[in-house]
Amino acid sequence: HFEQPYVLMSVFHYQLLNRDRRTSARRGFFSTPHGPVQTPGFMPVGTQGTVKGLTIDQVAATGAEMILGNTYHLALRPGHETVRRLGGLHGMTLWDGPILTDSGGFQVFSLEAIREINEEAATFRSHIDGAIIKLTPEHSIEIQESLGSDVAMVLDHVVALPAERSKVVEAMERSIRWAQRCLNAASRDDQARFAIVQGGLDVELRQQCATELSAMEFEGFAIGGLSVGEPPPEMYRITEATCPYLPEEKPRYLMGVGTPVDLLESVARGVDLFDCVMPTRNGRNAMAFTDQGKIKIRNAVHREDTEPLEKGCPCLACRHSRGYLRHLFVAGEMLGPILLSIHNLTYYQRVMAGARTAIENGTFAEYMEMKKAGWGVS
Ligand code: PRF
Ligand code: ZN
Repeated sequence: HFEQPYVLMSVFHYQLLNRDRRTSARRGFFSTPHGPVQTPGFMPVGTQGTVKGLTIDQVAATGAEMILGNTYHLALRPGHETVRRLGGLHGMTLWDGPILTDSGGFQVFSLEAIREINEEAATFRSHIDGAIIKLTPEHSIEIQESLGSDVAMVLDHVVALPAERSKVVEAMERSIRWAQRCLNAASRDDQARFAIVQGGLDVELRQQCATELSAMEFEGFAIGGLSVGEPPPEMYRITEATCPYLPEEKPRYLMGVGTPVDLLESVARGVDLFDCVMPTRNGRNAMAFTDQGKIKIRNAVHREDTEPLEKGCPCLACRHSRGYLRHLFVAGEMLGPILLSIHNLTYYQRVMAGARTAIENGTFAEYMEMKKAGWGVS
């Protein structure tokens, strides 16, 4: 991949390998101090410094290259100073691949912990001990530097939708000012900063936000404030309108998305990275993703089902029968949630690997249609 004359470039280089012929899908890789990430790629969520229920070897075996951690949760417990003294997120978890940390903005919003948000900070009440905590952009960066992630997200202001236009404008403009404050506060050159585009469901605001953030020195760009209850076509419309306003030579990350079809529809519109709790959370709730759609493994039809969740899937869960997996859930055994988490993460990685190959071959549109037909979505 390095056929050009050698030039010194940031460790956080995004290399665009090729584009799909008929969609805006991009195939590339993003370099970090802990190695490269193939894109399009999916990051499993490890909110509290663990992908729930799985060892790091199990996470790696699913094919995941980069995982996500959360500023909000880790700052409250065990505390970012403690994480730093335990070797940072990498030293503590032993995950030696890339890690991205979210800034806390969305968690404060979505856990309804928020008390007040003004120009200085988001003030919230801890869901652990009720303490009042002020999170400023500078503090969010300081915490993420202590955590030692490869990518830090800026602190942003997320509004619940639908919202009055004036509220959306205010949050979007504040998110831009906070992004700049995050850049100013940053002191590590072994950590990248990603900006977050806000602007609700308003294309004009999204494009304005993307344009202003693109002029700033970020290594990557996220689209935030989506997948918060709006219909999927709205999310696709905003993603499609926003991507062309982001720099081509930097990675694009759609935060907190989504279902397998959401991932492919967004890849088709130019997104490179995703994270979502869905494969692990749904796995813990006895739901498995397959090429034929979702399977509820607790269903009685699986009682003596000798088939695997998905034929040909190389994961540990798929060496067992559906009947055994069902039994584990019905009996309340912890292995059930573990195995379905493994399967779902493996499935998500397989969908993304298939997308990467299809983009290389210029057949992404056909790949997406084939997958959607299997999932029974139009
Ligand atoms: N902002 C941040 N994290 C996020 C989001 C956001 O808008 C979303 C929206 N789906 C998920 N995670 N900081
Ligand atoms: Zn499997």
